[in-house]
Amino acid sequence: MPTAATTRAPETATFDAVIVGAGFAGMYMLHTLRQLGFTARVYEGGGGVGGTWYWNRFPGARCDIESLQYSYSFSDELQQEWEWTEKYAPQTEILEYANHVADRFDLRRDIRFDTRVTKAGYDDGAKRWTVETNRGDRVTAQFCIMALGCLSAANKPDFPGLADYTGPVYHTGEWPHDGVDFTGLRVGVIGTGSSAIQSIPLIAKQAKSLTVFQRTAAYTVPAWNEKLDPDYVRNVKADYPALRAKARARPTGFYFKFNTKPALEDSAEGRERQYEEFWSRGGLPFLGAYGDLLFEKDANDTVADFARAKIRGIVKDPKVAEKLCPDNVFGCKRLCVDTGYYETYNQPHVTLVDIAKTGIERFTETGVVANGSEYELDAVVCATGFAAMTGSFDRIAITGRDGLTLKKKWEAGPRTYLGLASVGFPNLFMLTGPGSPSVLASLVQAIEQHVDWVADCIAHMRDVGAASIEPTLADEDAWVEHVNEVAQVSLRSTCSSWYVGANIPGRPRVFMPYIGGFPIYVNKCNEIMDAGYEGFVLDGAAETNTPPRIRLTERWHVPLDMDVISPAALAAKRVPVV
Ligand code: N01
Repeated sequence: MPTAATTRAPETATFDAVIVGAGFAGMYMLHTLRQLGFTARVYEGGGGVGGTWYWNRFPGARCDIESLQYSYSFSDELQQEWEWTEKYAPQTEILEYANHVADRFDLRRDIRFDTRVTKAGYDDGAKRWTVETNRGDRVTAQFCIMALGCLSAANKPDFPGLADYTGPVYHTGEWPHDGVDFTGLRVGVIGTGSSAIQSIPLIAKQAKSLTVFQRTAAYTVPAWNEKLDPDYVRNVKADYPALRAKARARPTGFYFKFNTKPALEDSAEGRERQYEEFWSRGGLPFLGAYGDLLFEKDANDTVADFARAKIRGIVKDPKVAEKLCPDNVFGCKRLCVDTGYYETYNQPHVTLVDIAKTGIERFTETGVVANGSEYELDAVVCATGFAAMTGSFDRIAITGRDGLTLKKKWEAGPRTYLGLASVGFPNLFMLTGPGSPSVLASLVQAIEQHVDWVADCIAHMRDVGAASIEPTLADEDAWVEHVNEVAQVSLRSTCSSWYVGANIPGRPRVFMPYIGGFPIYVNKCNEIMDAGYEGFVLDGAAETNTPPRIRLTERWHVPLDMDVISPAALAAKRVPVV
């Protein structure tokens, strides 16, 4: 894999667009802009493409949406030629896929790797952005497109005494590229979210002893991962567009079988059967067992009881099992998907330490102190997650019109129009930004829809000679209010999760992604475009009345013909969301 950490002269060029990040969003953005005849420069902090999949190389990392759907749909040739080997692809294969895409579409020549954007400032007179990097680049572009990733800024808590600890400390989101050999070591893992749950069973296989420090117990459903059946793949590929269309019509942007019936209308025996059946299918679709699980607390209690019974059935030591049983809303935090997680605690060399009350007290030279006891550790893994959604914006000094910084504007929580743009920051686009479905949808689909919309918008601006685009304050305020209002309908807004920024002390508590459902969101974006970018001001356009020519967004028109995704169904709390 190429890394460009070589010396290179800083550049001072001008482009139509600067794209920050070469993950799935940045790569596809570059491809589409090039197809439309625009020039673009991509800056990427990593040494290669792939974003999340470049950084998160911890043992067991894999997608939790089926590989055949967790992939680009923009090129039929690409989706036909690529062969996924497992139901849920491992990180290595997803990264290989990202590299294949980069090669196939000749993307690398416009990407500068090992380069972090440090500053982006808007010049209102020139209507252009000046972007600076940590390698001395200083370039200008009409558009600045943030393809930063929703879960990219690692949360590395400043534990007392951390500097005294003499062993290695790893973060799952910044895993060493050569891997880590834990053989014969006493290992500690801090955290029990998705990254921990995927890595713990594999770390336990190598380590002499494994101590897991748990602040909040998490719900996890078995993945039942398996090799893909060639006949199944052939069938999907025979009519891939049909699968993609069905996926787009789902609230989550990916297709799985679900049931809209309310749990509370079923008998106790009926529910047990239904949960068993969905448990045997495994993964995130488990939440589709009933339509009201994320809306009615009483319904949620039934699924939470079922999950706790599963834990008690798997974990042999009743005290350990109780510690592993979450007492919060099922699926309120992002549901985890595992292979052998609870079983790992039946191994004699694995210890679970409940730190809910005291947290990690401190590090010492040789280990970690928690609950008043010292645990001697040769290596520590921080599976402590990310400053989600906005953390990667915070790492760049972004200054818009009149010296307004994005950090200041988002002090009390992110404010965007459609999760795509923000008042005061003309010509700045965010891909899967806060206020869009992003992490609540299948991310690759959410990315493609945003890229297509932004590319169409930029092409329209060229058609009409517009110099800048910016949302109006009234429309942004209305969107923020709508995002908050819809969030209140769901139980998801009720617990301390990274969705609301509550995983890190001091961050504002705001439900950041749009929970109204992917198709509803997509159609809203399309309506806005069809109406000539309603809610946006296009400045300097020679022909303001020219109707937008839709080039790429067309494929995202979703028929709202299913009950489950209509606004009425949402209001009636009958929308399975995972
Ligand atoms: O992070 P997390 P993650 N002291 O925030 C604990 C995606 N993903 O990297 O719950 C002690 O979920 C924290 O405790 P608490 C997926 O969307 C997907 O695991 O805040 N503990 C929690 O237990 C996922 O949701 C896959 O009380 C501390 C853990 O660390 C998202 O990424 C795989 C602490 C962090 O869990 C993030 O997952 C991996 C502290 N100071 C990730 N600070 C797939 O399967 C935090 N914790 C595709």
